[in-house]
Amino acid sequence: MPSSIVRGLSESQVTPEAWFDPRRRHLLALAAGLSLGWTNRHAFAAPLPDAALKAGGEKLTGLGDITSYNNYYEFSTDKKAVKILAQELTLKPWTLTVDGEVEKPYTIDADELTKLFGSEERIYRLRCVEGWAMVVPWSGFALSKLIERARPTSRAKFVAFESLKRSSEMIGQRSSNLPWPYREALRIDEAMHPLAFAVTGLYGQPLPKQNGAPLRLALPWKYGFKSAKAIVHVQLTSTQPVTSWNQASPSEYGFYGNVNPEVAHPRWSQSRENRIGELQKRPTLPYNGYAEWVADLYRGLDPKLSF
Ligand SMILES: Nc1nc2c(c(=O)[nH]1)N[C@H]1C(S)=C(S)[C@@H](COP(=O)(O)O)O[C@H]1N2
Ligand SMILES: [Mo]
Repeated sequence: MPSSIVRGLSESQVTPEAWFDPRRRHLLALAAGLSLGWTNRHAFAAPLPDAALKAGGEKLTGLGDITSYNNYYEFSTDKKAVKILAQELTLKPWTLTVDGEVEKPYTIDADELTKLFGSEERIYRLRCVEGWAMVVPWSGFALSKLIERARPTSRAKFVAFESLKRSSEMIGQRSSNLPWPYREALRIDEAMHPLAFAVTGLYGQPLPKQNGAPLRLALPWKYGFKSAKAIVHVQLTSTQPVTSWNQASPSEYGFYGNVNPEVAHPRWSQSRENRIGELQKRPTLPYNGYAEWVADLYRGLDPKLSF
């Protein structure tokens, strides 16, 4: 048996994946004599329905709200000030490096992202840990494409995301609200999930600076803090990376950050949320309404741990 197939089997044993059928994948791959890299694994994934990719047709939050009510501590903890302060950021040149536990590390300019990985629209719910929520039409590409290009090795178990550190332009970095640079991370199977999205645009236009240009994440089943903005470095690792919010306040911000109405934040309940632009609060849904597609990633894990 070729070693790549052995490697593929052992990967599937250590990482829970539910969006594909492992038996079918192995049979097809064996029949075709293919290696079982991450690319082939996903070739057999069923396409996600509109309920997942278009937020079930829910009403979009207006562009004005999405671009003037922002969390971006590199600029300010005042949500309404971010829009002004973020205009100081220089976006060109902007290089992104993908490295670590990979066969083919690479560095590209942010201008090349759309050429290399394409662009599609995803309408996703965004739920901030603070209790507000929006419905946002992002554009970009599946995060898996960015990762697959570097060919992760079998030792890659996590993906770390590092945002820009440039205190000359990011005035909020002159205070130590958070350890800079902003760091976030995912397990590799979360990062390879077809819902995990790399964002380069909003409402069909280039991504505004205050929303994380030129590149941010959108992980709709997780609290907003997991979706790092202004990404410069993606690193595949064998051990769980340190993340900024978890480092700053481990009792309030877990590694997973999955939306869970039953696990209260130490200072407030998470059972309801305020959809921006609406008067009535809504109930918060497990995994922010994406349970059907992501819950299997966390099977066997204590739900308190997966916050
Ligand atoms: N680099 C960086 N990324 C970040 C943040 C931040 O402060 N810095 N805030 C996070 C939080 S708490 C949320 S809710 C979302 C907000 O995204 P939005 O301003 O586009 O709505 O960005 C996330 N990504
Ligand atoms: Mo947030």
